[in-house]
Amino acid sequence: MSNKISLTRYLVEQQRVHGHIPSQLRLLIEVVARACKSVSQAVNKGALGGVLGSAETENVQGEMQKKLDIIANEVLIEANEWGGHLAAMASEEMEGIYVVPNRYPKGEYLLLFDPLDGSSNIDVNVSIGTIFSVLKMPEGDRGVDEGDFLQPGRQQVAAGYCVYGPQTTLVLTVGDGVAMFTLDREQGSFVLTQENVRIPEDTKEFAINMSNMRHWDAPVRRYIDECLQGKDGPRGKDFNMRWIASMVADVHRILTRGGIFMYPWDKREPDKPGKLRLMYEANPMSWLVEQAGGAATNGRQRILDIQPRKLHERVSVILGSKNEVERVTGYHGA
Ligand code: P6P
Repeated sequence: MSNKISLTRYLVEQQRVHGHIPSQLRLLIEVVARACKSVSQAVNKGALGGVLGSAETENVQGEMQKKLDIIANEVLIEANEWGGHLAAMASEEMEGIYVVPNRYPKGEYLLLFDPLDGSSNIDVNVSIGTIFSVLKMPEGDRGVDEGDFLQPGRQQVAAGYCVYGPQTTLVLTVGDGVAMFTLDREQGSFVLTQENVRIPEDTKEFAINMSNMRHWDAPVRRYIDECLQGKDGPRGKDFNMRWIASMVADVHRILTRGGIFMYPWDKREPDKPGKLRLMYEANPMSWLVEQAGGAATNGRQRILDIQPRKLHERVSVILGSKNEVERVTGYHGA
């Protein structure tokens, strides 16, 4: 008897044993996972599938879309719209929310996603991924609108990502720690390969785009300067740097071996709080990091406590090993 635990069995146990998730949420997560398997197949085809390169269109963020951005978005919409679990969806690639069509039953959940994060890496064969977040539809029998999505990240009921790298790995939390599932392509199923993921509280590795250094705020510059001074400086140890330019890949490394990830506010766009998106990048990643014992802040407050004002709101992100996050901003974690 194989001792492999499938995603389905893990979720059934979360539902039955821990009473952590209702069946509708379990089924929703399984649909998202199946959609990620389809995205993985498309990503893995690369040039052979004619899916590389630009789609010659811009998304709501004003960013040039890759063909795979659009493909991944369509896969996630089509996989999730008919199941009866959702009232609506929101995507980095769509300006407004996507209300489940009346021909399908509506459910009590809201699904938000960045269908393909890190798409600047697609054409150079570097890891990319899908990030997702699940909220509950607020009570009331009225129709769903964008305001229903504007909930702080602490109200998420599920969050995760699927990283399309040397392995395709689904990383998930439903509030009972973080579990990792590796896609077994022979079986076509996600298999539990790690649970109770813990981020070391200290690290010697930071992730930031150093080319933006002249634009940062003083606390971030001070923190990085101290790291660069190494063991001769106030930190008393040498640091290493990694920057993959795929948040999914950088966060996966931090969940796996610790570290700090920073995309801080910078003065290039002073009226924007940051580059990354709160609802479907920072919130799901912050919950995962906190569930694994790390911390996540925008430099002034816990990311999960931020009250969103608009769907595509941006945010400054400093997350990872708790003691490092605290050192940057004096932040004391959740
Ligand atoms: P830069 C990818 O476009 C993304 O949203 C994150 O995944 C990544 O961490 C960041 O932007 C990379 O930004 O400015 O270094 O290209």
